[in-house]
Amino acid sequence: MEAAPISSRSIISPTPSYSSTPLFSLRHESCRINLKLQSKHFSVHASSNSDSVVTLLDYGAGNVRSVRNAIRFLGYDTKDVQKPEDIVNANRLIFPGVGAFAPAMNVLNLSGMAEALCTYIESDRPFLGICLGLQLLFESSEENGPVKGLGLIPGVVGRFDSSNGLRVPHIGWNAVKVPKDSGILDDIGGNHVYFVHSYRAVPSEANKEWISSTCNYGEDFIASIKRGNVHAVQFHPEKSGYAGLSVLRRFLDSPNSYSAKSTQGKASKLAKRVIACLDVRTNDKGDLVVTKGDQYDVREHTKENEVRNLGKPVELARQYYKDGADEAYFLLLCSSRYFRLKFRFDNSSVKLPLQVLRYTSENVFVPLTVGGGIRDFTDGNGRHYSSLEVASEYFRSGADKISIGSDAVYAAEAYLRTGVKTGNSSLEQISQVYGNQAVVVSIDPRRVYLMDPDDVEFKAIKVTKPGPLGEGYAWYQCTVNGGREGRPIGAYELAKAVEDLGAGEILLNCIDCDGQGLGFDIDLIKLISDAVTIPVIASSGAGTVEHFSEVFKKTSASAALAAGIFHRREVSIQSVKEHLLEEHIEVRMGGVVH
Ligand code: 1PR
Repeated sequence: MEAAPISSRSIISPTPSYSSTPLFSLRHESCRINLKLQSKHFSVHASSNSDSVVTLLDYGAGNVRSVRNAIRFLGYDTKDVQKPEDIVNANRLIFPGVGAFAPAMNVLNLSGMAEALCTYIESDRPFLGICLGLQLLFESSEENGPVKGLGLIPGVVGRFDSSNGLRVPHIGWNAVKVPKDSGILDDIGGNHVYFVHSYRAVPSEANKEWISSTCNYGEDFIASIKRGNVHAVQFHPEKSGYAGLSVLRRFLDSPNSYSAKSTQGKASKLAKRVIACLDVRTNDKGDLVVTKGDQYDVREHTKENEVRNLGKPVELARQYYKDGADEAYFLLLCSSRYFRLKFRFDNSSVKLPLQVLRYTSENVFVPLTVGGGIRDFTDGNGRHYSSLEVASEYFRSGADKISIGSDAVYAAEAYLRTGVKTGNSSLEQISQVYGNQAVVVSIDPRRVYLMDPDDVEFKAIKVTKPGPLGEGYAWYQCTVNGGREGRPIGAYELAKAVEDLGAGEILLNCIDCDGQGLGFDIDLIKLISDAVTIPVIASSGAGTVEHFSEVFKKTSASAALAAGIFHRREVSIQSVKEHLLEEHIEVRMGGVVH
């Protein structure tokens, strides 16, 4: 049975009034104390918000641009919360919790927003929490804790258990089980939605009345809650394509008048992701173009030797989103010099990398990952940027995850040499601030054949296809600077070290296979995906739809990425997914039906 609404009072009242009587059985201590003070603290007055304005609680911890973009796309404006009163006076409040639990609670408590949120939610006002915005409603979290939450829902938010081989973070697309009328979830049916998190709340006797859907990832966990007008979802509607936009639309359009139809969505396994990769760089005229290497050589073998140009970044990314890509992966191959000169974006030009990201994120509602140039550097004016600042700029411009290449290799080498995690590397710093689910490490290895696996100090494996001299073994040497410099570390050692240092995912390229269309390097992908517990994206070499089913059947890769075949329209994303379905591999179907 559905939990009783918190209050039967109309939501959009011209002169809202708020009860100070606690309507929830559980409360965070700070909320309980503050509640008594609420009338002194907050001057509640008639809201001047129009129905087309949504209040957004952005406490500055990360990328809420995606949520903002999705809201705008649906025809609404956003108003940012500046002070606790803005929460209490909101007509509709969206709380896209970003980052880690403890710092978020800290900011909420110190700013007085925890109290305001409790007041708002207890008054049964239209609320939508997203991801951490759901978790914070619970009593506490084990994330770097225990840390007390807002205490509105019984339960402790804990980490997924990876001891049984489960890959954590849980990144990707799952369908959710919607057992009853769920209000805002009514349109999602059996569609997949996008999750990215390491912590989750689980259903219990005490919280069952709150639960509107569950999902299964190694165990059942709470995918969404609903009580009266209060909703929260663990997944990211703003990154869940059409299905996710329908959730937001239902919340925004008519928060007080949902149909009572049940969607009966069934939980699914985590879908294998199909990712479109866009290698972006300047051509010789200075325009940013999508290029594509042939074993990382992006120049045409003509007299002019120009940079291969396969299209415009924003347009291609939009197209891939419409075609059903589960993610778009931008790699900015700009030279350090270009990066130094152009890092700061300029609103008048879409040529600049950050602007590309901003434009893309306005229309592409699946995750965007961005890599290239994430390291400390000094710009043309002598201004120093830390890698964390560079990453923050990417996040602010619309990235959901950032991808580190060369800098992660140096960090792993230092870690393996000293055995010490300094906390100073870009990888450690960014994952500390944004969470490891937001940090991908991109590995660019080159195969080195061996007659004898003991010839190197690195992990060598027996290869399926012997080398040119009949060598039966190989190790995979990591490179930096776009494959130009080999380093004394293997892909296996690097993968394990970066997992330790805080990477949440690995993009596993292979220079030998890049652009060849002959299939993924199954030996390499199996080696790495078996060695780590974080998700691995198989990359380099896709030429046919069968290459995708092969990599998913023979390895435990969580996703497969391709570039050339999509850019040249030789194989469509839709056909890849149809093939995977025929092969009984779970995928998210459906492009855009706005
Ligand atoms: O070192 O942190 O600045 O990051 C640089 C990033 O740019 C790294 O992730 C590195 O992989 C990437 N990169 C650098 N140079 C190149 C190049 O091609 N010259 N591109 C490059 C790497 C490889 C793949 C490619 C797949 C699939 N691109 O991502 O898209 O191999 O291609 P395919 O399906 O056509 O075979 P830092």
